[in-house]
Amino acid sequence: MKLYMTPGACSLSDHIALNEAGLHYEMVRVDIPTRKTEKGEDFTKVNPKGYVPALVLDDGTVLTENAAILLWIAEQAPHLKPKDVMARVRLVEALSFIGAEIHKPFIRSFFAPREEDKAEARNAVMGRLQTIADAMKHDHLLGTAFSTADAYLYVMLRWAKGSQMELPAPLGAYFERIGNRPAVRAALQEEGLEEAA
Ligand SMILES: N[C@@H](CCC(=O)N[C@@H](CS)C(=O)NCC(=O)O)C(=O)O
Repeated sequence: MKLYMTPGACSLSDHIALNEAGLHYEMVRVDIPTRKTEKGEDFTKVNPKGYVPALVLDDGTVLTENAAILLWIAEQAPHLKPKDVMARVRLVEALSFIGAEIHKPFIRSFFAPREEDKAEARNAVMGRLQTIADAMKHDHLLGTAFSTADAYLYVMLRWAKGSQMELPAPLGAYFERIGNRPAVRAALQEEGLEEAA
């Protein structure tokens, strides 16, 4: 299986999730501006949408969209697999919320042409992080166990810290806790984002 990714981008969540699941994969780096892979291949032939992540399964099936990829990875590992329909629905709910309500505004806060639109998007992100912080009663987003939604939220919090946003309690401690997971440390090192211990 191949994960098409860009270091530090939202694809880091899929990378973390693959490590957590214990799956074997190859990473293919994509240069987003040119849409070329590290070997100079045209990435739009893999994902015509042109953005990372894309996960190509061993049978050639191409998965795109973080929420779908993170749900698929969760389904592959007994310890990540939702236990019943409602658990699966809750995972989709969390992945959709992060994708639509945090990830997308984040992208606008980075790249919107007008400063006021950037500021509005940044406020939207901070409001959504506060919503998550207010609702968090356990060590993980969906309760006591790690889920692939934690991988996605971790990357959003990493972006928040990189954007000098103060993380509302308890998200600061959550960020440290998730960041210390061996699968997360490994993904950061593999993407060249953290020194090896
Ligand atoms: N809807 C997509 C959005 C993915 C996305 O925004 N990827 C960014 C990196 S974090 C990207 O590759 N952007 C390049 C572009 O949109 O041209 C998903 O959830 O997977």
